[in-house]
Amino acid sequence: MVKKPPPPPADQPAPPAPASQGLVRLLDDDGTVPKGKDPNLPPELLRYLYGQMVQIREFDRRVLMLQRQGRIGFYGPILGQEAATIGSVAALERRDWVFPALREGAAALMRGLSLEEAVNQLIGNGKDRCKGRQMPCHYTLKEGNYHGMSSVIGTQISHAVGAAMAARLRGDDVVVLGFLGDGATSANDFHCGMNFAGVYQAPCVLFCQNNQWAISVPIGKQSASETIAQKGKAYGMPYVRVDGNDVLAVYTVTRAAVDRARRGEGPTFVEAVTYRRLGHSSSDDPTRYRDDAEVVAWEKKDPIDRCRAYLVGRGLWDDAEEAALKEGIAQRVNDAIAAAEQHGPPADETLVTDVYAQVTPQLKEQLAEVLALGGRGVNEGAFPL
Ligand SMILES: Cc1ncc(C[n+]2csc(CCOP(=O)(O)OP(=O)(O)O)c2C)c(N)n1
Repeated sequence: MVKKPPPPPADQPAPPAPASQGLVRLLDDDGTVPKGKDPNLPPELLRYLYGQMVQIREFDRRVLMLQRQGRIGFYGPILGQEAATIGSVAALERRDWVFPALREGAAALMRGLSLEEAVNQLIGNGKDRCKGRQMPCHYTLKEGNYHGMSSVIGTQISHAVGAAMAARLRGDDVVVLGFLGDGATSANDFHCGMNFAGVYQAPCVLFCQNNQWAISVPIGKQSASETIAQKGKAYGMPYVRVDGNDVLAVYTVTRAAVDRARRGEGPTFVEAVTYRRLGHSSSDDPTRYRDDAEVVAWEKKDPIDRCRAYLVGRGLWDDAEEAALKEGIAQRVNDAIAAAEQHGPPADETLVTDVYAQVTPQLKEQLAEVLALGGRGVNEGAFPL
């Protein structure tokens, strides 16, 4: 019997898991599609997918600059993962639900969050739906069926499966798309959620964005499985591994899984193989734990470049359209930031209102103390937190 080699010592990064295991891929790195593989998506859908990817990339770039300038406190960039989020969310119907993990802000925009509202949330100003009570990037949009993000890794998996089970019990033909990162596959909630989804045939798609890193932990140290996708087998559900930087493949694979769930045929587990090209968040310095060569290699698989080359190849896109798209997006992002920065902070009273059905005497007392100190923002140093 061949003995399995021991795991690498803790101070050495493990090699990444094999990259190509059964990978579904339609677009080559140069944006061409091998003969007979083109899913021939409608031009309007293709333009929409491309426009959304370009928009979130610009938004990402600008708000990261805001963070560096001290105008927002924190941000989690998604550079490189645009196709995985946008291709999958586009496969849903409006009545379906999205339960995001950490990097699906683009989905909130697709579900109707305006750019200004997104910046309001990042600032935590008085117009922020969360009233500054959430960390930046934790958007929420109930009317867009976009569930608020939780920082606690993996919790949303059980929530997504529970919501799908509820829809099934009510007889709604709603499908739930629940996101997770590769790191979340090590969380208890992953196993709990996958198990419930399989046993109760919940109408959901659990979509893992395998971006190769969970902060500084590489995928090779996260799991000894050959692929993340194959974990679906243990829970009795179909699983698929897709090139997460190929928007055509992501859309096509997710669409099939969503249709399957809607037909009452149960959950699907998707692993989208992609890469987090920037730091885990604005607080992280990835040069401390990974090699630049790895980043450069993934830049060559850029999801936006590949999609643009494909559109141009099909005669659906040209330089003039590209310039107009970029100009429009830059203007909208500028306007959103300018508008959001006009709003003041949330009123001090919102610290205690809508926490309980009625403000408790203790909270009233505490609020009075805060106001006596001049309120927050006015007398920050004296705020007895
Ligand atoms: C239960 C829990 N443990 C640890 C953390 C700290 N933490 C925040 S993000 C993160 C890594 C998440 O990695 P992954 O799921 O791969 O998502 P990614 O950040 O790569 O998108 C960790 C460990 C947390 N937020 N929650």
